[in-house]
Amino acid sequence: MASSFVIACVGKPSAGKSSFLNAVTEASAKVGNFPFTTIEPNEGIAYYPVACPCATQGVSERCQPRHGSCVGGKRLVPVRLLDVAGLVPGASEGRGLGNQFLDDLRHADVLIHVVDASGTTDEGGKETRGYDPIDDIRWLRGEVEAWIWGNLDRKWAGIVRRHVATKAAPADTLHVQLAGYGTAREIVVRALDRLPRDFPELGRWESKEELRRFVGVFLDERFPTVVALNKIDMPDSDKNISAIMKRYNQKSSTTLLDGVSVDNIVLTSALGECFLRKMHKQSFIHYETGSDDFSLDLPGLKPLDEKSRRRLETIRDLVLFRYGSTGVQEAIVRAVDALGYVPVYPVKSLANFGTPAAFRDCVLVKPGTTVREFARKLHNQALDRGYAGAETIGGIQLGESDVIVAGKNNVIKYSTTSHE
Ligand SMILES: Nc1nc2c(ncn2[C@@H]2O[C@H](COP(=O)(O)OP(=O)(O)O)[C@@H](O)[C@H]2O)c(=O)[nH]1
Ligand SMILES: [Mg+2]
Repeated sequence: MASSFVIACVGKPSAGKSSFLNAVTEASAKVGNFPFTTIEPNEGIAYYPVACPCATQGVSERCQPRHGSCVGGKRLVPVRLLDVAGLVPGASEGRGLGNQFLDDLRHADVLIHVVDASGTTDEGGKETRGYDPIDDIRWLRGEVEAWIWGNLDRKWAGIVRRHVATKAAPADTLHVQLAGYGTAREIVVRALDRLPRDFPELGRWESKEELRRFVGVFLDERFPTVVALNKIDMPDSDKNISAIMKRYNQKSSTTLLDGVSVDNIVLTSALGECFLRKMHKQSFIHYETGSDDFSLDLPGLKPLDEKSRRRLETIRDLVLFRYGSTGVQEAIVRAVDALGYVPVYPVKSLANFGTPAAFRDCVLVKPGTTVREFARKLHNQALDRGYAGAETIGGIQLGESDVIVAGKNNVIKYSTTSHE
């Protein structure tokens, strides 16, 4: 019943991917409190905050998530976060860890591209000063594009010949080729929908240009990307951020440039967040992830040494006051939101929402998931075979093909026929 939702952190070496992972995966929720059976060494669990229905239903006291946590109606739902190391310029041609990096991407539903906005890392990941990161977003997109385009282009003449001979639907022909990248057919369909109306039919994609155009719209659908402009606590970040925002500040948020729109750019200080969390854990400050400040003078806090105090002041001035938060939690939120996933709460009873513990489960599902599809997803054979209906809060009956929408019908009680 676990959602296998995967966010992959990508970016050039030293951009701050591992720091970002550390910053978001040391959440206050208990370590190990996640539904995923295997966690790879380069994986962590991050938490996506949602408004839990326990608050509006008056059962917050009894709300006990099986995975993640819930405090006063703010529920943290676990999601997987992958640290994808080793992308260097030329990776698509096998440089660095090359295709190994790109293969990791097959597991990702959405990318967080961590960019070093401070200009202290050059294009190869070496320490430098005054580097202009303006082309970093374009570069990463180019690597992923070259990887997929290269694989298709080599076989393209044969693919078209077979396509024409078999009279297959374009989405089917392309899906066969793209399934290896962890692609569902619906993603191919959506990508094709993004092409202009007068775009030639697949059988007539003769020039490389048409295939390239398709790969572009395919990437937009397959790898929605949130950019984390990181190291905003450093002196030169400001001017680099302005330049990058300016380039991606498109007039319409539906047209993406290099797979990115300004709405999906978040400013982060991964290191700042790591430090704030550490100081909070050690009781020097009180700090809540996502908030715009911390407190120093609450009863019970330990006294600070001068060095830590100065470092905290710097984070406060350069990050929290200026940008409103360290941004890392926001990046996770945008990444899940980019896919429009919906939290769904299956319950045994609409009278008590489960007893003694209420709202035990929360599963993130793809947008468009129907009531019946979700029942299947729960991997409960008795429910699947003996499906007899579903209802939501207020005793409202739900149809099998009703699409699940947050706040409308996402608390679901299924009923089954008593005899299978
Ligand atoms: N000032 C500053 N340094 C950072 C930040 N995030 C990461 N770093 C530093 O950048 C360097 C590379 O970070 P790391 O997470 O290892 O990068 P990765 O190679 O992308 O995994 C380390 O020295 C980090 O301490 C940040 O937000 N601010
Ligand atoms: Mg790393």
